[in-house]
Amino acid sequence: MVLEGLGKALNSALKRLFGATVIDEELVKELTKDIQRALLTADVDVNLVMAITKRVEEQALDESLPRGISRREHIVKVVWDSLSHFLGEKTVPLEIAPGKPNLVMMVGIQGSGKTTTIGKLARYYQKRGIKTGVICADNFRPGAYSQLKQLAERSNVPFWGDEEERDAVKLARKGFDDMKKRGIELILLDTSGRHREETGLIKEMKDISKGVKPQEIILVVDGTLGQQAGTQAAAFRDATKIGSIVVTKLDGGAKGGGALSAVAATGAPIKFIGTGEGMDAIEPFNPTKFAGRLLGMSDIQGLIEKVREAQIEVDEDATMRFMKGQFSLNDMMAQLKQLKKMGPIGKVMEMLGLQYKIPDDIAEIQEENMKRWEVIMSSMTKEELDNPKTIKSSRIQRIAKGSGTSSRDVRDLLKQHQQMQKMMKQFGKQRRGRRGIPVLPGLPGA
Ligand SMILES: Nc1nc2c(ncn2[C@@H]2O[C@H](COP(=O)(O)OP(=O)(O)OP(=O)(O)O)[C@@H](O)[C@H]2O)c(=O)[nH]1
Ligand SMILES: [Mg+2]
Repeated sequence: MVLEGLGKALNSALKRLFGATVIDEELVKELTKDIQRALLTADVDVNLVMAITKRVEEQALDESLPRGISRREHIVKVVWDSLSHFLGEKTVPLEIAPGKPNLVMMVGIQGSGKTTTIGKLARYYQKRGIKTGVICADNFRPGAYSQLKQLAERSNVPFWGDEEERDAVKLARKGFDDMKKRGIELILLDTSGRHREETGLIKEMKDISKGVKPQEIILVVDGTLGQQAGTQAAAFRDATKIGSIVVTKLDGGAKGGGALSAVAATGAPIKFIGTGEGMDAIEPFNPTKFAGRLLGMSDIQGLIEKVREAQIEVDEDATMRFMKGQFSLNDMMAQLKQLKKMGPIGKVMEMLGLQYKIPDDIAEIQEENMKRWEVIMSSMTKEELDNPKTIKSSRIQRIAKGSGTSSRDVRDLLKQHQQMQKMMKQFGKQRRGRRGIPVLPGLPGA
């Protein structure tokens, strides 16, 4: 999986949010600390980490919640927004004019993954109906020619190379002419990785690009470098206006988060990410989606909609009273119905691997019982509904008769009310000493 370590750490930070009984400043602090730890471990620049978490802290408890959005949803969204913001916000696709020769040149320091990426991109675009070809202008590494040739053959993509030619610029120009003659639309030019640092690399890039005038130059950066990837990206961004970036090896090292954020911080657009050695292990980079995936939510929009579908309106005063065990039979029925409605949310949480559980006692209450209780309640006075403790034996008989049920049924209902009071008082105790917005345990809508 891509950036597995970071994803796991962020996901467990969110679990804290979903598992909490109360969402308050303290919880947000804990959450931001978790996020900080996760990002720092992934080698994200410390200033960037602070900027991300400051944003989360500032917005998490923002009082003005948008209509229909719960506090939990809001916080997930804030975390998600902040992450995607720092990953570059928008996607920039590689522009390919159909029917024309679009020359894209690949540069990057030794072993960053240029040749592999060319193989992957060739396959990616070929599959999408664009006539794609590859040129080897790497006259430095002995195996370069056959490496690219093999990759091209495997994907059935035209290849051009000349093992005898020593001049990289000539190689590029000859290859380009050949591809144009064949009517290739996307021409991917592989260059040598003879350089270990930016200066030499950039000089060579300028030399070759003067010779062939590529329409886009892609810098291939090794994602396992972490923050250091940013230095390369910055030098590259300063050297060319037509540059974009592919960050490779995000499947491997633990520092990929640092690489991505550092590169994004330079403002150079990341167009693709490499996620493995295989030829299909490449994907267009979409910061928003990527951030969602890191948080363990491949489809965050879908999640928000699903949560909203099962949205539970929570009245804060009523919830407060509930936590103290002060609630009427009507309150209880309303809460029971809400909890019952949470089936779908339970599934969503499960999907996300988040721990989530409706208390067993409540889950087991049968639909029929609830219906019967409602009938019973319709035979009660307002005073009885508000204060069920006043219902003693003679009243029980009257209510049973009036509702066509048995005394036992009425007692069951009263017992349920008592049990729930006890349970709520217990939950109430758990949030002792915490200020903030009270929520019922496990209620994602709260
Ligand atoms: N795990 C993983 N390995 C990758 C990825 N991209 C490239 N590699 C590996 O990185 C190594 C170097 O890849 P190349 O494509 O040869 O790198 P290069 O930049 O062309 O190297 P030079 O031409 O020598 O500068 C190879 O072993 C690739 O399999 C990736 O996304 N994930
Ligand atoms: Mg190479």
